Amino acid sequence: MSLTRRTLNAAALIALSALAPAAFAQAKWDLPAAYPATNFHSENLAQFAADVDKASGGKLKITVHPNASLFKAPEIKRAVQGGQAQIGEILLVNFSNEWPIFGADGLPFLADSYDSAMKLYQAQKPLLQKKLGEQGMALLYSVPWPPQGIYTKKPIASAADLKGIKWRAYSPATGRIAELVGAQPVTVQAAEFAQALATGVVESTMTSGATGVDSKLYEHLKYYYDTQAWLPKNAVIVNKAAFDALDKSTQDAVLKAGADAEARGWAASRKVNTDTLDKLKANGMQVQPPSAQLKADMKKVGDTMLKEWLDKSGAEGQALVDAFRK
Ligand code: PCA
Repeated sequence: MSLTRRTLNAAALIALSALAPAAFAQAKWDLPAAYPATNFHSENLAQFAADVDKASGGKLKITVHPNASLFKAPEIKRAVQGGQAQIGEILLVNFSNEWPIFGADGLPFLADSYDSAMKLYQAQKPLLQKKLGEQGMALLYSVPWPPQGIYTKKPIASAADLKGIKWRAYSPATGRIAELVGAQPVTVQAAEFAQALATGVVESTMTSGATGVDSKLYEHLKYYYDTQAWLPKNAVIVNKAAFDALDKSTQDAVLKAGADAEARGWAASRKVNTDTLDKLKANGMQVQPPSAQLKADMKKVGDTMLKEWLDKSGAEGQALVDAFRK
């Protein structure tokens, strides 16, 4: 090939790439997440990123930043909205003060099994899509944590036994539970939980077996009461402008990998629930059902919180609960 010919080819290539940049561009996305790399949500994100890489033919590279290493849990939503991150994983209930519907899956005993959590999700999803859409984002998929139970140092027979103890909250609703039972709420996100426990800042919480294992709660706490009170969801949200900048086949790859991650995540959550309660036991924790009194006390807390939530969420909240209960 002559030099002239080679030069011409290069020029043609440059002209072509200027006309159709998307066909050649590779996009890089950051995905901040708040839980450790070994947590099932984070493992699911890693698989999602690998699936997108493969299905897009390497055109979209997503880097997962677990354990709040890029943004702290409560900052991830705003980071995605502002485009500092193109995609991110949030805990929906963390944002209930902004909009009560984000907190629907944090209400004790409204949806307290995987099947009812799925039903609630179906009722909640169109509202979430609408709100996130107005904020320049979209919901890609959502996966529940295992059911929430109570961790303590000493055995408890009723809610009265929680009076005065330092209670780690991760959301406005878990803080409200503490107030209603007379415990002292301190908000600590999962990434700082082990440290807060080791330094005595907190001595109890309500969370899943998964977080109990992640944060090695058995090193400081002895009892887990399996109240199965609610299943809060993580949600993977995407910046709309970043998504729109992808070519159609890459967008399809993201949507398909997201749908697969959602199905995989719900199945993993069920399995992790059983596995982690076993691990708590293996590490010396007493894992037991709540007493009838404790159950009744917590149910009462749930009733109060549902009432308060319906007052705040108005017609939108009532419509959601009606759709869920239908
Ligand atoms: N783990 C997270 C949220 C809910 C859960 O099970 C946490 O404790 O922060």
